[in-house]
Amino acid sequence: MKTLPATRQHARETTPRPYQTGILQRHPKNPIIAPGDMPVPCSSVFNCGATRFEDRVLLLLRVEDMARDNAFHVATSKDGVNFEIQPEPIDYPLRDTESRFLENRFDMRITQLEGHYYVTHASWLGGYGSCIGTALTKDFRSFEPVGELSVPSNRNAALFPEKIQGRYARLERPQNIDGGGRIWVSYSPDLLHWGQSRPVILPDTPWSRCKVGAGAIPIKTEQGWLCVYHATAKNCATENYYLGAMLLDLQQPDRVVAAPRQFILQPETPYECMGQVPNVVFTNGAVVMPDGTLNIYYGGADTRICLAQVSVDTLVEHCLTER
Ligand code: BMA
Repeated sequence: MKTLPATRQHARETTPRPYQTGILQRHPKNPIIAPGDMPVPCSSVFNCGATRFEDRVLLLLRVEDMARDNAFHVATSKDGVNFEIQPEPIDYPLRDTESRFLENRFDMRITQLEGHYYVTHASWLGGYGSCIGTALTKDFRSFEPVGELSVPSNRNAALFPEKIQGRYARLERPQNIDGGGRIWVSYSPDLLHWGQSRPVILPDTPWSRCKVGAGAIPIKTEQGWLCVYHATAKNCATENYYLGAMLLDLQQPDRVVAAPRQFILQPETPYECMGQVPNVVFTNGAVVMPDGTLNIYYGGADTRICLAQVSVDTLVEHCLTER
């Protein structure tokens, strides 16, 4: 019997290392929160909002039970990797059982602004699609609904953490007529009335042909607002979700300072490619750690929570130098 040369034999017998095609480093403990880690039975835990709260990283976990009804649980951590998860869901109405106008709320993003935490989320209105909803909290125990603050179809609202030239600003993703979507910036005098909307024009790439939407809350840097966003592209089998990075102008955030053509993360590990929705990496929360590391929390295949890391400086440099 013919034998393979030693090096090729070795290659066959060694478990392939995961590819690392983007600039982000996946955490070796990934997935950092899987359904089996939850203190309640569930089928998936994913797409978490993230912020710093007191001296901890706080996540608002989207948790789906065996009926695929969802709830939100608070998880907190000192190191941003190992989380204590509250067994009781937060007290915030996710659906309107009487009129059935509001069927669900999901994908919460958390913005610390003027001493409050604003939670923006998608509100699912059945046949109308989704619109943007907002709630207010100071302590992540009681949540005050502010209301649904757009017409459908719109979602993925990321509220900027400060006023820009006297106005509040948010990234959002209204639906295009072809079913895709692009990021827009809208402005508001009072956080209730939104308008003066303008599109964010990003490069057209093969990984962002379908939808492009905000991810984590923009991070202020000297070079601009650093934003991690999601984008999708359809292939013959699935619609894959990717993450990209861009810098937006500090004074006029609908203007792009830099947006590399390269994605920063694509689905390539089993925990990103297999699950409820295959081939999805989706973020709605990132936190800057005290040492300058950006912790990007993302859902893997709409089933579990993963962590990818990069220093803020490296990601800014990447945006400015890559084309
Ligand atoms: C989007 C949202 C996300 C989800 C993604 C992939 O439209 O609904 O919550 O992670 O699809 O399924």
